[in-house]
Amino acid sequence: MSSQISFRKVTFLALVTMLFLAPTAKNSPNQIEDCEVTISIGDTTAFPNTTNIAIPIYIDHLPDTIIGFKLAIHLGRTGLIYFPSDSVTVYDTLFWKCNAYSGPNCIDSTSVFSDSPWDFFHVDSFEVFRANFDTAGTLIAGWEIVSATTYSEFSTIMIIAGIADIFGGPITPGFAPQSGGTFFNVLVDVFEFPDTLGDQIIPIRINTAFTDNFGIVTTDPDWSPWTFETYWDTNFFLCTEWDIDTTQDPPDTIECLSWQQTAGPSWDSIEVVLDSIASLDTLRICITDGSLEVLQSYVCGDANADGTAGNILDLTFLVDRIFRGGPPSDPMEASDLNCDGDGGNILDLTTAVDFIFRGGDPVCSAAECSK
Ligand SMILES: [Ca+2]
Ligand SMILES: [Ca+2]
Ligand SMILES: [Ca+2]
Repeated sequence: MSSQISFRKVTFLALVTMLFLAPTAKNSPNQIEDCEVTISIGDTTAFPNTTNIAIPIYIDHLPDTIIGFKLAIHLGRTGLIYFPSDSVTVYDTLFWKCNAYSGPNCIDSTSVFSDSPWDFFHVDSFEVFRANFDTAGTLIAGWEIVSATTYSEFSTIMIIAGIADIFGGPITPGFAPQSGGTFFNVLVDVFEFPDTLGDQIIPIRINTAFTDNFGIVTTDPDWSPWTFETYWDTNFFLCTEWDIDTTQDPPDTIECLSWQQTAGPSWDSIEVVLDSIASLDTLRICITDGSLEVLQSYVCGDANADGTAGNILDLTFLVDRIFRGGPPSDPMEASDLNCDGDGGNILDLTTAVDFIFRGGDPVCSAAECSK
């Protein structure tokens, strides 16, 4: 009886044999210069309630031309920034070759490619969230497939993947070894949120925990960012439901109908399987995280941050700042009354005086302000 059980389990376990487990993180900053591929996320700033802020992803690499990749990019905090995305319906057509008919009905079929002979097809449709990115001027500009998805409308995880060249049409070669290039930009939106929030820095990371979520493909088919270690693993099982032949005396157990894996000590059968652990090869791949700092929101011209721009209190604030060593406005841009990019200097004071006492243009209305 037990040989039957084991045989069924062999079939079942064959499906789950190749388990890729989480790697151990070994990155440290002093390894960066030795890495064959270094991927870095830039540090960016943005104001609240702004959209399509570009987060640059940089790459340095020594091995052969890169022709494909897949990265999972995670925003380290929720509710502050997110990857904007649109829900779209994707259709996937599967073609089938019938192996055996019973009357008019196909009772056994095999999925085949559309350019092979096929007997019937069906169309699957499913919703996906497409995320925004920007490849203009980057190393993957012109790649034939680049696609990014998220899990929801306001997601903090983006999966982006690209393939330089697909069959047919022009040949897109990928990008050769280089240093300092921009891989691509991902786009984020920043929520409106209170300035009273103390820490406004959101870490941005690349997830390298699973082979499903991280890949770099070069023209060398033997090059991989992963190392694989295989080992024999013994699993124990305990039958939870037997098919019993009650015509026998005593009743005989025929076969096990369902079972559960157990750590022991009671078990009915064991299975020895070859497992594999994938680890990111940290001698080849180095990752450096980035961040987005959400700046304090401000009103242009409201140097003293009391909610009103360009009145006598703002003028007083500027006089204090310029002539009496007072504090700068926070942020600096709030006291840039003439919009020349430099806040809180004598030109801004002149703009305030002109407006308040001489009927000049309102603060923050200079031609530069509209740029
Ligand atoms: Ca092509
Ligand atoms: Ca003010
Ligand atoms: Ca200025």
